Amino acid sequence: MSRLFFSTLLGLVASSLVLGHDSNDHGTFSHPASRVRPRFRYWLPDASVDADVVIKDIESAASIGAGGVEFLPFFEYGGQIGRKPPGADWSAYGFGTPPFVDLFEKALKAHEKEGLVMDFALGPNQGQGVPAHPDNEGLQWDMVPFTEEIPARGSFNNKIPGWGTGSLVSLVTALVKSNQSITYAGVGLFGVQNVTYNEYRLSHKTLKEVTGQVDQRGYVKLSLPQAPKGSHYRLFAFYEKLTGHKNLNFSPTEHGTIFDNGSYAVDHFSAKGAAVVSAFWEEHILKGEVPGLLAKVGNYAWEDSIELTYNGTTPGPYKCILDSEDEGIGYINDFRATLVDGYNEYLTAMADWVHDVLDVQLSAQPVYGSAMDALAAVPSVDAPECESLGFEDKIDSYRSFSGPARLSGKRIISNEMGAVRGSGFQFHLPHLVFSVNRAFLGGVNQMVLHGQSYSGTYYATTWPGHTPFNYLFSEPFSPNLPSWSHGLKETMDYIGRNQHILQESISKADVVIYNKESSTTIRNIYQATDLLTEGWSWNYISADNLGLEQTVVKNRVLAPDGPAWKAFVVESSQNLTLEAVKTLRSLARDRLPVIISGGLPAYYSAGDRSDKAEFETELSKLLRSQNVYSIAHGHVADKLKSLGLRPQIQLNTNGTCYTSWSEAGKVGYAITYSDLVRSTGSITVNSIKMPFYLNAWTGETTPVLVYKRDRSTTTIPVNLSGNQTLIIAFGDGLQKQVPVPRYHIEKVPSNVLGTRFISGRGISLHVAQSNNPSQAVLSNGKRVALDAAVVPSAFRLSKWGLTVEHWEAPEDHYDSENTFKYNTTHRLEGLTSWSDIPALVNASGIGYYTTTFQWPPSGTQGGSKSLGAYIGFSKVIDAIRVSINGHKVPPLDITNAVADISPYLREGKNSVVATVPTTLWNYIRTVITELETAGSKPLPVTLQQYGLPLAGRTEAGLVETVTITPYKIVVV
Ligand SMILES: *C1O[C@H](CO)[C@@H](O)[C@H](O)[C@H]1NC(C)=O
Ligand SMILES: *[C@@H]1O[C@H](CO)[C@@H](O)[C@H](O)[C@H]1NC(C)=O
Ligand SMILES: *[C@@H]1O[C@H](CO)[C@@H](O)[C@H](O)[C@H]1NC(C)=O
Repeated sequence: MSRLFFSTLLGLVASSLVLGHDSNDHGTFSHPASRVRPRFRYWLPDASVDADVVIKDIESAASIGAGGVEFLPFFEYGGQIGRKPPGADWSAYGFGTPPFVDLFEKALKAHEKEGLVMDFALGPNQGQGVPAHPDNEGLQWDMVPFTEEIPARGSFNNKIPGWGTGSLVSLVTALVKSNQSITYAGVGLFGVQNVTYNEYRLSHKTLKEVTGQVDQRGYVKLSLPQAPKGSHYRLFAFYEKLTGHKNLNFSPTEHGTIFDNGSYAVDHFSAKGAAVVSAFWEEHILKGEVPGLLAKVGNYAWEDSIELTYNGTTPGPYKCILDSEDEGIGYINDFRATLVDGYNEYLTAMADWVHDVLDVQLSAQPVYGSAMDALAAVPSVDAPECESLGFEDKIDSYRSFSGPARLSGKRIISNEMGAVRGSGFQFHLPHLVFSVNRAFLGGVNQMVLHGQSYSGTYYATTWPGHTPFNYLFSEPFSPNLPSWSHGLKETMDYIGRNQHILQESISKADVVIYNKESSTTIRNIYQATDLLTEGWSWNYISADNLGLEQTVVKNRVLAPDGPAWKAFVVESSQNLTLEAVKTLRSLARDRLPVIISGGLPAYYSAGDRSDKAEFETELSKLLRSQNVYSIAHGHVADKLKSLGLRPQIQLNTNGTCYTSWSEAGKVGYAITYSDLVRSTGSITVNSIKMPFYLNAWTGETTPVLVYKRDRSTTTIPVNLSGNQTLIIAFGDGLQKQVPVPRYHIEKVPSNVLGTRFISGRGISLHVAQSNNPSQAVLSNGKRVALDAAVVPSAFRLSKWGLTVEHWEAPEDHYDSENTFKYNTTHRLEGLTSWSDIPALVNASGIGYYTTTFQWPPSGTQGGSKSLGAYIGFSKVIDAIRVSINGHKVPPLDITNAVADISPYLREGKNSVVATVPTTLWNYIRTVITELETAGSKPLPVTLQQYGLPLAGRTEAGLVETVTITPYKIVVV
């Protein structure tokens, strides 16, 4: 989680060629290997906790479908949220201490025993540093600015401002033509806080560096011309110094060892920072069996977003603007480019050491939380990671992040998934699936879930256990949550199977769009809707990525072995660097279509803009080049079509869908995602290989039986709920595993709810009641009449019995390992949320819903022999498990919970049991003032003092309608 987001918050608040260890074992679609399954970010409170509980937590995570954990020694966010709780000893149990190394080794062994892989933070808190001596020059540096007005008479003979703060970097004088104090409402720790700074407008021609004239004692003697009326001269002094910023900060009781100082953030802008980390690990952690275990089950050495102290969006005490054409932005751009260079040096040094010494790979959240071009740093990490929180679930922003990763051949694009502010203990699994699906469609292929809590007891911590971020962020998953063993596994398996596909294959996209920002922002970049509506997929890359060796055109395709983009789009809202213009011209020369949309892009300011004239010349040459097309805004899709191109997956649907295409050997995978609302219609995929549905909820692969094929495409009907995905594999080899009929169906009416191939019999159609006679059209020309007038109509289930297993705090609240459970029973006519049932408004736990229905429905003509039925739940709030007559129904897609229950039906009375876990929130909110974690009150309690009301009750239980839809089986 980025520090930025934590402060706006409380606003509240490999390619397989990379070095290090990288196995290509992906398992199978139905049973993905551990390495491709999602992991939990596991928050270790400190190294004093019970190792047996840690081992049990890892085993428990594996039992519900995790491939391992990301081991993160949390220390209450380094002591920044909450303090060291009474009783805890962070000197003795700090990061890298002998008890820590022991625990780390045991965690690795638990992974080895369970066949899992483990990621681990490189330091405490978010991995941004390690214990060190405070004067180590590899720790974080900062530049500190000072300014002072030069008296009107124009001479200065005095000590310069800030002397003694650090070592002097530069002293500059300039004429301030005007100045003003600016105040704006920023978002601070506890809501809106005013940000105030002075803005100086400087005469750029008067800027003069006089550092050399400063004497040993900090004195300088300057004489400047008389300042014109209303203006004045100023001195600007800059010093560099170690910030002393600690990523683990507490008041020690002793001062004996390096661990008593906590831990320091390292320099993220040079290789020296990485050297501090590696030296610490080699001295303190790489002992005993640790190195061997790391090489065996270690996966990613990891760092979170750049969590340092710095002025992010606020300028500090003052801001300077030049009176030049670009107001000095060229210098800011250069400054940020220098930061990126330094940051890439840090990442590269870290990656080299991680590969060579730890024999694992590096994952980090590049730039995130800082002000640089993130796309420029993505290629420096083996598994670049983004985050659902800061990316606001924006598919477009993910597509930007994944562009340079795909281009540079990264096998994994990771996501810190599922942190939602204000959703602690009230995070519903469909929300998680929504975020996950959007990340997948944006190009992410690994989810590290935020997060898993230590399930044992901890200092000053009540039930339901240690809760990082003090109840504010989702989701402290642990066996103490009802969903953990009653439905989370299905979602974990769903994620794992998608990851299997997306990690095994190489993702492709139709086009690439230029996106160069001096400092990356999260936004929807390509705003026109033409590409989206037709199904085109895209990525973004920055000017900085154009120099990568993979930026090569072959057969009019850019990076053919990677994303295989078929055109390069540049929008007029973008700023092109001189280098970028030259590269675009060479790509066009290699016959890649380059589309300039909406007018001329602008010049990306560098330094004093001295290369602007050359830029103009090069830009006009680019515009006159072959394969370069200038078009009006919003007409990229039209131009692509006129060039004979088409999207890999073409959409003909209502609603809004996103598409993804990836290839593994001879198999292509099409994923279609329906955004927010239902989409119906069809997709036309650029493949004529045999299509198969892959059901990521059940792990089943079945042939697509209804489709139309022409010379080069396959058109398949789609009907997707909001937030639902559909995966179709295209591959002629797949029928070796899954039998397919020799013919297929080209057209069926909408009351055919499903189809199934029964080897040796044919294709069975599931035809629901309809008064309109219709027909099915087969690929062999046959037409089959479908008369469904006498099929029984769909009916709703009612008269539910409900047994609630209440989950509550034990009498001794500090006995956090033991949830107090008891049952109550209820009778319900219809289904409503527990929050609307008086006896259950404050209840959390598990609902066991039971009802019965008669089969076949009374009045059915012709008995039940050729009848089947679907069960459909109109809405799932958290998760649901269903059994019919004691038979478990395969996992339900919680975005569209419908299942064929024909195999379990019997004549007469049929029983339905639905098991539904809830979040803990509705109960927790009633006792929240009595709860604490690591000695702190839950933030939702504390924040009430700042006018933020406690969140109301959330939906719970089984709601809306449950429908049985009978169908007639027609075999064709
Ligand atoms: C950033 O600037 C603000 C405003 O001057 C200041 O209060 C804050 O301490 C600065 N932060 C850092 C980390 O330098
Ligand atoms: C912020 O500034 C505005 C306008 O200057 C002022 O009215 C307001 O009281 C200030 N708010 C705080 C929290 O200081
Ligand atoms: C292009 O540069 C201008 C001026 O420097 C800036 O305001 C604008 O945000 C830049 N555009 C992008 C997409 O970064």
